[in-house]
Amino acid sequence: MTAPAAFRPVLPTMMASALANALAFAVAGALLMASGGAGAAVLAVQVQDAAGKPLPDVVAYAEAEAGNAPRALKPGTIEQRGLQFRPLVTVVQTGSLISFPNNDKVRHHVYSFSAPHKFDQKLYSGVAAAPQLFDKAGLVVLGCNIHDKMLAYVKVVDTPYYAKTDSAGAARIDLPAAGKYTLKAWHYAAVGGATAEQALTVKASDAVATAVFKLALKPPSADGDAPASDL
Ligand SMILES: [Cu+2]
Repeated sequence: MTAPAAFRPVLPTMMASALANALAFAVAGALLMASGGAGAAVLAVQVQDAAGKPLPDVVAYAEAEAGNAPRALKPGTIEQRGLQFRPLVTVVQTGSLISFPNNDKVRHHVYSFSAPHKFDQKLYSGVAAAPQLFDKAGLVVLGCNIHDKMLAYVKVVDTPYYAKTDSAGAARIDLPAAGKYTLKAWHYAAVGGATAEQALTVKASDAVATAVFKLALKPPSADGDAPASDL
């Protein structure tokens, strides 16, 4: 499997190989699901920044025009370790639970003022705090009342077809059926907080679909990303 010819002349070697890897991964997945539903496809998404560098931690998600089929919810975990939330970016489907185990020796006080899920978990250590239910789509920014620098993002999406890009800027989404989708890509540092989107049509004969996004990011130290500034 090689990258489509059209990409080769313009992409630096690293990008081309990342894309080839994503495609190889996608093909392997497609073969595995060959006996699945008619028209099921693997979508390989590649995201880069404005300079063409692979962009990790991008939430990519597809919304089916025909409606999103129900799928079992996957709970999330955001731990606190080394005075940081890990991972920095989490994506879950609407209705999912996320737990916040504290693996530091110090206590944390996790909170969010974001409209889709305002909450407050007072000083605690270990796993004692109950999971939180994220039942509205949108962005939830997490902070810690004790440690101002702690920050994490939860992107809650109204679709089961989502993934997060890896260090090579690649994400893989299994799509259940041929049809029309709106594919979206969100990064916490995107200029203006914008979510990029593009239309995607998957034909019944497509085992693999590909999409490339280029996202413009704010300069790293522009206005700081403190949770309090991002309500
Ligand atoms: Cu803390």
